[in-house]
Amino acid sequence: MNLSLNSTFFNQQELEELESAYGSGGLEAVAPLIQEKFHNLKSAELHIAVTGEAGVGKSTFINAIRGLRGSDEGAAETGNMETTMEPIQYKHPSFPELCFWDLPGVGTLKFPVEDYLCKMNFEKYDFFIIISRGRFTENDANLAKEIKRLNKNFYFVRSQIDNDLHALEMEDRLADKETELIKIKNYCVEGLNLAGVSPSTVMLISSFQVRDFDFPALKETFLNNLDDIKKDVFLRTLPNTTLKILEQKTDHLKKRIWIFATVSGTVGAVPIPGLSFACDVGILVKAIKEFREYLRLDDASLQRLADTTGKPIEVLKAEVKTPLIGEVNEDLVKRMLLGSAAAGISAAEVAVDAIPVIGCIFGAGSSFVATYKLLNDVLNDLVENARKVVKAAFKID
Ligand SMILES: Nc1nc2c(ncn2[C@@H]2O[C@H](COP(=O)(O)OP(=O)(O)OP(=O)(O)O)[C@@H](O)[C@H]2O)c(=O)[nH]1
Ligand SMILES: [Mg+2]
Repeated sequence: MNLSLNSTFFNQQELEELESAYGSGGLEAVAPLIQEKFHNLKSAELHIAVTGEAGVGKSTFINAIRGLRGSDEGAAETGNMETTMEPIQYKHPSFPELCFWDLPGVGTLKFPVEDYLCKMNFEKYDFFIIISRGRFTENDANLAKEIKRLNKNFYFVRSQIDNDLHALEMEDRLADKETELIKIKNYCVEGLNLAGVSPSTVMLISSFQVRDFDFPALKETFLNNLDDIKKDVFLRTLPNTTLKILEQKTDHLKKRIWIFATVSGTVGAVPIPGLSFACDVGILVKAIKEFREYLRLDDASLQRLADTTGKPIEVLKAEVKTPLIGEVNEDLVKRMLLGSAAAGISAAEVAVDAIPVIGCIFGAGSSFVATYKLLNDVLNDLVENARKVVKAAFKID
């Protein structure tokens, strides 16, 4: 059988396990495996360590990436003193499963680079961000080497690039801006090459200008290097600042539909009057609410978008034309299911061939086909609305 890799949260080996479980024990044997993935998704966390020498801008970066300013509640302390003396955890204000760790400055008397990573309990972080400013230093090189030696991944971020441009301006050389930025990047790459830790991603940022330089690309780079489950955590935290992010979210949520549909149709499934199948409607309600939040169509997200873009909230809300923005409860979902059952759904319509192993497990007429179709329609509807909101907020045609 032609197993699909890209359209599920399962890797090739797991898909084969699903198939063989189905072969020997039917749906009953497969359900717990899918249920487990569902729980892994719910409990996943992402821990990102931010490190570098003292005073390079680690804490300021942690605030910037969480969308906070230094004066906001929950912001990391910043300044010109050696402020951070032990790893401090900063959860994302709305998504606590994403956690940044502000590590003390490396290379000081208190924290020589040799045993720094062990003292920081390096194992618990998914990856590291090394922040540097000005010259590439021996501490930068040694830190990168140590992280690699411990088999962890890092990104090299050259911060305070606005200061470099300011210096150019003072010298009346702003015309050289692009050349200068390339030079700085190459200089860091060379430093890392010399330390023997290439190839590595080097990004130039200003924590005070998160829409400029490599700041937007930074998030993209993290996303591309995470597995599906960790990606889920990170993607969820990103505001829809571009249509590209919205597209990534859509592709990602599409992969989740069949997991919701399977869990709804197996564990906890109960008969629904008027329908030929049993399902857990509560899970579907949760899925719809989660999609809505993921796509930033909930009230709080729309308000935040209005605040950050300066667009009146009424203008943004006027773009949203789906009843799914209102109260979503079990009654509504049951009505939607009854409506689609009346319309008649075929397995072909839900394109189970896109996920062959599932196509083999669930036939037409099972709850899976109906719930899959329902969530797919819901997602398309929400995405369409989210796209209009993004276009209105950022004046994209
Ligand atoms: N212009 C500019 N200043 C920055 C930037 N990032 C940080 N700073 C400033 O640099 C100083 C040090 O920043 P912090 O974020 O406190 O540095 P840190 O690495 O956390 O410092 P320690 O915790 O002491 O190791 C502060 O005055 C920040 O305002 C940046 O991107 N641009
Ligand atoms: Mg700090």
